[in-house]
Amino acid sequence: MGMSLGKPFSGFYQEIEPRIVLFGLDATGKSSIMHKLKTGQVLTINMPTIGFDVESIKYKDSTLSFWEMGGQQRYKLFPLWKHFIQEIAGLVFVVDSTDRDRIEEAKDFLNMVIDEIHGSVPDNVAVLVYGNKHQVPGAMSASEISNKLDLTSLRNKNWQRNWHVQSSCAFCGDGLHEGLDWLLKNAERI
Ligand SMILES: Nc1nc2c(ncn2[C@@H]2O[C@H](COP(=O)(O)OP(=O)(O)OP(=O)(O)O)[C@@H](O)[C@H]2O)c(=O)[nH]1
Ligand SMILES: [Mg+2]
Repeated sequence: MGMSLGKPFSGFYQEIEPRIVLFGLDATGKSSIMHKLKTGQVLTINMPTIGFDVESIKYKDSTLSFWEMGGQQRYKLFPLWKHFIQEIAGLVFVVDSTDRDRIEEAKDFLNMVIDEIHGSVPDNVAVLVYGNKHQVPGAMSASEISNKLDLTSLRNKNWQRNWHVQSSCAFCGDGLHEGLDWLLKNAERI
């Protein structure tokens, strides 16, 4: 099954853009990342995302549908995942690199989601981890985040799934395109 990123998949009744699903704890920067990718601007009005948010974003030759699962209601939203996991091109887990206090909670949530979607999202859909807010002094590096999330165990458990941690900054844009390019390269192999 090849996923056409340049030309959205033509369904019988509707065209479906490849979906990128962003998830993570609250206030990690998911909305800010989407806004920066969509407009190139910094998101200045910050409000927690209630439920989920969908944005159609043009990136290089593709139009992608970004779905943000609001962090505050992350557990309540589990039942909704099954409704939008079709045509999923990639998963993006957003971590706040400055938040050492909640990295264990982030790890538990990531594991919970990966278990929840097992069997629904194909095993070869890759997971990009943005280590966001990396420009803040003292922020965790990509390798520290990888260790603290115990991605080695997740890799062993999900041996077909590719994982990558990319440090990012939703304010200056650092790392956002590099991460997305990695994800899309993996999506082309689906
Ligand atoms: N320093 C810094 N702050 C950031 C960065 N990205 C986001 N923030 C700040 O982090 C806070 C939360 O940002 P949001 O984008 O609303 O976070 P979210 O993950 O969408 O939050 P929920 O919708 O509640 O899940 C805001 O105050 C942002 O300005 C970044 O790269 N660096
Ligand atoms: Mg949000």
